[in-house]
Amino acid sequence: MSYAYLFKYIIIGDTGVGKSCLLLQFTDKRFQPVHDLTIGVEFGARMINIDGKQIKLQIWDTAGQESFRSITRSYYRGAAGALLVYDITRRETFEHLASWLEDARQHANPNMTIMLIGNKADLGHRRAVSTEEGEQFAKEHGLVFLETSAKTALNVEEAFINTARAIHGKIQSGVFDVSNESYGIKVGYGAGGTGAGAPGTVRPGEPSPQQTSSCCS
Ligand SMILES: Nc1nc2c(ncn2[C@@H]2O[C@H](COP(=O)(O)OP(=O)(O)OP(=O)(O)O)[C@@H](O)[C@H]2O)c(=O)[nH]1
Ligand SMILES: [Mg+2]
Repeated sequence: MSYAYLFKYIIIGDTGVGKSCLLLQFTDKRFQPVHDLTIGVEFGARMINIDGKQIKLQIWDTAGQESFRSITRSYYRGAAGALLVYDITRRETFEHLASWLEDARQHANPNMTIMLIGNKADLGHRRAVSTEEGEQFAKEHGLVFLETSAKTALNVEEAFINTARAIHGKIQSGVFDVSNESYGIKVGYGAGGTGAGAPGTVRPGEPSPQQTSSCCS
């Protein structure tokens, strides 16, 4: 299927916060109740529509375990968007956010859009981080913030789609040189009527989209 743009995302955050489950809910609309620890990096993809344009999201789901941290770092480069996830029931996952941001600052492109996600919002009775604290952290660091549940699907679509909207907005305002693929954006054939993005950026030689694969099999 053709697309106007492809955006690369990375999902980061401590082990067990629900990164793989968020991806699975977004790509397959199902929930995995057992912690199936990610080893290295997994991959998922889905097509979405922003302002009448088909956009393919290519999503890299990283392992949160400390021992995989150096592998994870190698995926920041070339990501246009990041979902930085903590678990609202485990305060330490919130306290580690600063160190994840530090990694992102060192290894990602400075225009990467970061969405802060407080996941497991369905477990309100076990909450250890208030919504206000999440909002405050996001405000201080210039991030967008949402609380989600990979279990009930609350805000899962919004998390991925609002990030794409922000990236698309940056393209339209000229923040990115979309011909430079290190920004994690690829211009495809103009699906969706209005053409493929900014004038002069469509490259006819662009390879056809890769096959969509699903994660977490
Ligand atoms: N109640 C509830 N449980 C969740 C939610 N999201 C994930 N879980 C559970 O949390 C555990 C860990 O989820 P994963 O998605 O595997 O965590 P991860 O962040 O990918 O962990 P690593 O791969 O080790 O980095 C699993 O048992 C999930 O079922 C949620 O929104 N609500
Ligand atoms: Mg995982």
